[in-house]
Amino acid sequence: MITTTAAIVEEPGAPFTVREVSLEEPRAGEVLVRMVAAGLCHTDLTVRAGGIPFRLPGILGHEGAGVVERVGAGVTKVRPGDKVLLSFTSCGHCGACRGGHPAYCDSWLPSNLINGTRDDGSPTAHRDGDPVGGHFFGQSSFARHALADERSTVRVDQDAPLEILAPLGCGVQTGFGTVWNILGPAPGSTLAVFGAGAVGLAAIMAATELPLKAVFAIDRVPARLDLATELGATHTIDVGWVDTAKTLLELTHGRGVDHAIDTTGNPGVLRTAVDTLAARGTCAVVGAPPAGTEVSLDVQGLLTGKKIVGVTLGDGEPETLLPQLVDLHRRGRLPLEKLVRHYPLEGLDQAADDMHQGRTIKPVVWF
Ligand code: CXF
Ligand code: ZN
Repeated sequence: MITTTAAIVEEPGAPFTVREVSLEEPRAGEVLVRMVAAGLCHTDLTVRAGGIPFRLPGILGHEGAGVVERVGAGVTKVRPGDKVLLSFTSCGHCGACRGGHPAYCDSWLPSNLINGTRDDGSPTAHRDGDPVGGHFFGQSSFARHALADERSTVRVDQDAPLEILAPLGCGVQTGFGTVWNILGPAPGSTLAVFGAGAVGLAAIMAATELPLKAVFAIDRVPARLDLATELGATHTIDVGWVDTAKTLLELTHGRGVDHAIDTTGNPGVLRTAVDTLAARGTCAVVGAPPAGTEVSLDVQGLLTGKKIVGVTLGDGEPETLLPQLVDLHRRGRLPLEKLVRHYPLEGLDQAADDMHQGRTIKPVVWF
């Protein structure tokens, strides 16, 4: 047993409370990681609010970075002392996993979210002898130690700045993967990014690597729009001041945009994103509102060949994508430090509030 400290959510809507918990010794295929940093993502907050089912009391956190302390039997990917980033887990043998699409693994939901246990139903974490929800995205990284699936780990170089790179495993991967893997915008095409939070800004950085004609950043927080410009957006739209649809159509001479990403999870925003697509345009949906949220669409408007595609984690393979992102950061082309603000584990509620208010783009717990 490993005794450690975790931020626990007791019940839907409750704050994070820091408590002592015990983790099991790593079993076959598992890795004990001493956490260095963990990013806070909106999904943690949607789960905390009860909008996505997960076993509570439980330990959230799914964008982790740390150092391997011990490994279970059969683990070959990493060794004690290795620096690792943590991302989602997957089975590794279904068709989706074998085809390079582990975010669409047959057992994705139970393994990463719903169960809060290993796939065999056994809990990974206890408090005062009682099981608590863990194994969130195969890790539960809001704790000083995480018992992670080997498949949730990606080894990085020893000099990698983990306190900055922690968000790569979800938010940044989602933004980059959606642009590179799903939309794949052609040279000279246009992209509208709805929401300039961490995922939206990552999408803008991904687009900056490509020869696009225009990248529109749309948000309600002026500081985020300024940052979007700094990171490569060619135009910004402040929804508090202008009509988004009208402005996008004006800026594209009435054509609409070729590609859109809705990172907001807001049905009204998604409607606008689809309405303002050009003929044969594609809108990627990555924001996750509470389960059951519906959206209304102009059906005739779709008939010009528009496409809408839902995307989980950028349809990325962490093993392949994360090292590319680490490399991009090392070369100064993914300046994540401009998005990150650090908090102690006890500061998660403050971090959540700051993220909601637009004061912080990507909160990162630095242990
Ligand atoms: C989530 C979005 C909600 C469904 C599971 C994956 N992505 C990242 O947090
Ligand atoms: Zn996330």
